[in-house]
Amino acid sequence: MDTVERRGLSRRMLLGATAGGAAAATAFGGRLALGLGGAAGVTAATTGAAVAATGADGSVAPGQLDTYYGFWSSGQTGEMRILGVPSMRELMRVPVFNRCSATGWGQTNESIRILEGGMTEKTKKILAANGKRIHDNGDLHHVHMSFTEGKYDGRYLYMQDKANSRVARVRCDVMKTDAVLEIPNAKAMHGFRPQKFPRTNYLFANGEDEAPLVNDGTTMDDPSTYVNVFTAVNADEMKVAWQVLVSGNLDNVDADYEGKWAFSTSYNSEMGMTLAEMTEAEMDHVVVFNLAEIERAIAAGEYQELNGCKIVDGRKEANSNFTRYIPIANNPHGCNMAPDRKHLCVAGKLSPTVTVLDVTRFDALFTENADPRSAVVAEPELGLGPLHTAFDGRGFAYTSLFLDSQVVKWSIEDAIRAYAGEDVDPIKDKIDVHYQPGHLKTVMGETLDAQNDWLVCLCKFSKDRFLNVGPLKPENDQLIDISGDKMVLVHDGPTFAEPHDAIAVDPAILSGIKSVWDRQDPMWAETRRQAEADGVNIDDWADTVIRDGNKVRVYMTSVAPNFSLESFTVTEGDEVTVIITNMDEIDDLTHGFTLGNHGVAMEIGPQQTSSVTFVAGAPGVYWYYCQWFCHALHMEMRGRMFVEPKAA
Ligand code: CUK
Ligand code: CUA
Ligand code: CA
Repeated sequence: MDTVERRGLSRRMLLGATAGGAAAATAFGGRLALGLGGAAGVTAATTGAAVAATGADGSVAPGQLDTYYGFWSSGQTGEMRILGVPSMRELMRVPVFNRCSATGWGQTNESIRILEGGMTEKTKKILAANGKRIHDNGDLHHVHMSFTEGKYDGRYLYMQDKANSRVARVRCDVMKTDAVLEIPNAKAMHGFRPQKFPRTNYLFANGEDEAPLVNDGTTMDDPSTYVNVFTAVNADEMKVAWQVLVSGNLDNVDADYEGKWAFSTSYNSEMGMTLAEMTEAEMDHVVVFNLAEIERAIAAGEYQELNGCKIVDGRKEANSNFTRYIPIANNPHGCNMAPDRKHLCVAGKLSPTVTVLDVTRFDALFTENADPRSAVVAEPELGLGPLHTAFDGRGFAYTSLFLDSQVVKWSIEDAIRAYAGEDVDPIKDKIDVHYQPGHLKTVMGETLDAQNDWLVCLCKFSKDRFLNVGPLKPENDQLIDISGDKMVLVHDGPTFAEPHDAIAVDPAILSGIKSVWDRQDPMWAETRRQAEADGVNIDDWADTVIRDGNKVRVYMTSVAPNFSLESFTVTEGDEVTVIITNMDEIDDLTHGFTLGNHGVAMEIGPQQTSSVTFVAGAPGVYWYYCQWFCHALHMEMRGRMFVEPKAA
């Protein structure tokens, strides 16, 4: 069958085709008609070793692939983004805590199940009072990949939502969110890291905001009743494993390469409620969490249970062996474990220093009368406003200086020698960035595979770096070549609100990314069960309308450029569920379903099933159409919903 014959098929013939016929037509579908070519199953993602023709400025020639995947957070946009590194080209947006007009995330039944899945009863009540089922927003600061033995393993990406105290998981095989969990008891999940060793059994999540532990209105403006909560989530089950009450608040967190510790910075050791109170003390602290000791207590039943979570008390006054508090100046922020397996770098923020802690000395902190500062091995003065530190695997550290608008490159070893009294300057280079940097990232720099080629510096302000677009300006993610002695700024990358953090990953780790969905994917297992109960085989040509009281289920199939139903009829007030399976199996052939006046739109990828439920609100004729350009006759891929008036 060639393109001409394919075009010769009438729409009626195609609609009347059997499943086999439809599939055959599909195989010669949109791509040929559009002259785009492209064989099934072959994708950029799976062609392997992405050796790109990369220019010295990080540019990647047209048609060439990037050297690395970049996974970007997006702050208050609430999504995860995939960029190519070093080109900084944006490749994809993956909705997580936001709602998405293009994909229907937050609207399809499949996504609502995930977004509602890990929600507390209290949140459900608050949302219902606001006429909602799910949150519309999220504040995604940190995205990290799952680890096996200190290295990325390509299974999952994990992230947090500060706004609504959630964590989420994205499947790396399809790059879709598959689990969202609201953390009870803790408030404002901010610092967030997976366990690195022996594997990611836990996700560590820091509650940043203080609140009464039983937050039911019985105690209000009495900060002495407030606590902060550290949470370990079981990363496989996406359930809270245990929680620890701490003194002070929690900001950023990291984990070691031995599987023994997690550690968090606290800028509000004062437990202040105002800015003045939070910055009052000279010293705040880092909390060290003793995982073995916490696990022992949980196994022995030595915990309280609250809102379904097992909690132990690691506050200073509890004198437990769950935690130790290491004094650090002054409102510290970033907390970054070096790939040398030994050194933890804590950025001072209001102090111009980074404090280097030797984690192999942490065991000694748990002995009697230990000096809590005995693990400090260096404290270089690097510049104003140190926020985060990245590593290149050669012993160099790169710290962002927010107030100086600079990145400083320094030697950990020389900083240790200087702290011991030797006359050596740990600072090797400084470079101006534009402007006010927060996180900065080397390739796989948070793993044992840290690379020394590129550094991405995520600047909070772009000011004059781009054409003026109004009072709201883009952020500026800058690419810096760190392969030589001197850092070289090579690229400005404007981004929309507001990436805080990013990681870059070798494509070899992500060789399992699919181009076509598996028909049996668990994402729509519940939808399949409903279809089976309705006696509809959604793996075949489906064009069935099921009436179930005032509930109507409309089963359709999409094959470019057709929906299997060119119309269906419902009654005003019916609760309508449209279930569509995309029978096309060539890669990059996504369909959609958008229904006028009802705010309904969704993505249906090749071999995917998507469903959406809405109420037919008023009598009339409403067109639905495919909103993902799929075929030369994509515009014609549409049909009508007839909404009949309710019988009087
Ligand atoms: S935080 Cu944003 S710059 Cu949320 Cu990782 Cu430091
Ligand atoms: Cu199907 Cu556009
Ligand atoms: Ca403070």
